[in-house]
Amino acid sequence: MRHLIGSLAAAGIFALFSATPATAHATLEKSEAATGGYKAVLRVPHGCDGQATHTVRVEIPEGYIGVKPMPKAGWELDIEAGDYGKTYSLHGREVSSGTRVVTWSGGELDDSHYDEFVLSGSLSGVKAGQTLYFVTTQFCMGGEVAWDEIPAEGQDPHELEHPAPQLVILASGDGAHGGHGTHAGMDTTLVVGDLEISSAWARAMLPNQPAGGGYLIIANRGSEADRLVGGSSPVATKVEIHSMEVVNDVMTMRPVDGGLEIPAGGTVELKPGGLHVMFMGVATPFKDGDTVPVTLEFEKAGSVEIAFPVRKAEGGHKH
Ligand SMILES: [Cu+2]
Repeated sequence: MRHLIGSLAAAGIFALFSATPATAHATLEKSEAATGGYKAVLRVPHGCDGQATHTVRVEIPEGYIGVKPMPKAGWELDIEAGDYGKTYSLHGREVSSGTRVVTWSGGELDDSHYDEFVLSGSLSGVKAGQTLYFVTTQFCMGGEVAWDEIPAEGQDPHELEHPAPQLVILASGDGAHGGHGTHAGMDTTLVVGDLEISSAWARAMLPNQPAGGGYLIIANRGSEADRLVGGSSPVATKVEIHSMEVVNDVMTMRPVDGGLEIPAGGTVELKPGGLHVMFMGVATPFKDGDTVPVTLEFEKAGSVEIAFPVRKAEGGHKH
């Protein structure tokens, strides 16, 4: 079941399954780099669930320019060139088009084997803290595996299912420690009965991603426990409260049984990598700068309307 493609996720069924361990994902050998020359070594750890992969297709992200693939023995190489989204400076020249998609085909990567696919190019017009996603698809006789979701290193599990290989841009000469790190979220505190709700935010989603995560902090100033029992939003067909944990090395998430307890005098934080609000059946993926209207249902405090500001994911770059 692990490597069924997007249709599973699109059906919303994926929520019932565990995500794959991180080691089984297609990844970049070097996942952080500063502007300038960058050799992308794409590591493909297996075929498709028992079948050999005969074709590997990589979409070159905007900002990775002048890309040349390394030929591989036994594989045919195909380069699709096209216009970039903007004009870049490369070795003193202005360039506005180049390699957009690279496909290695006709090879054989057995499901029990591992292989690497190499690209050479330059990172240009990108900012420190930005993440580039190398959307990768493996094709096999009976299907394909698309690595096209935001990776979620220590973050939301639905996005761990098939994360796109990612590259985090570093500040030149340093480790990109300025400018990002905290998700401020909603900066006001909502008081509803004994509850104080703060720091609500939802994560920006990739195009076609059907589900997203939302986070917030709930403090209970009262002397009785309350429970977050559910939620709804006009922009999602379903809103659930999920927990996540590692079971047998597999990141698993599931709805919180019977609601999430907010203990008397206690504070519960929903954050990436842990408890979260899950928005399912999202027709228009959340974009940075959007606001997601959410109604949360508490057993005692009743229903609460909250606007979740959308922030970009900054997957994988930990401090
Ligand atoms: Cu979830």
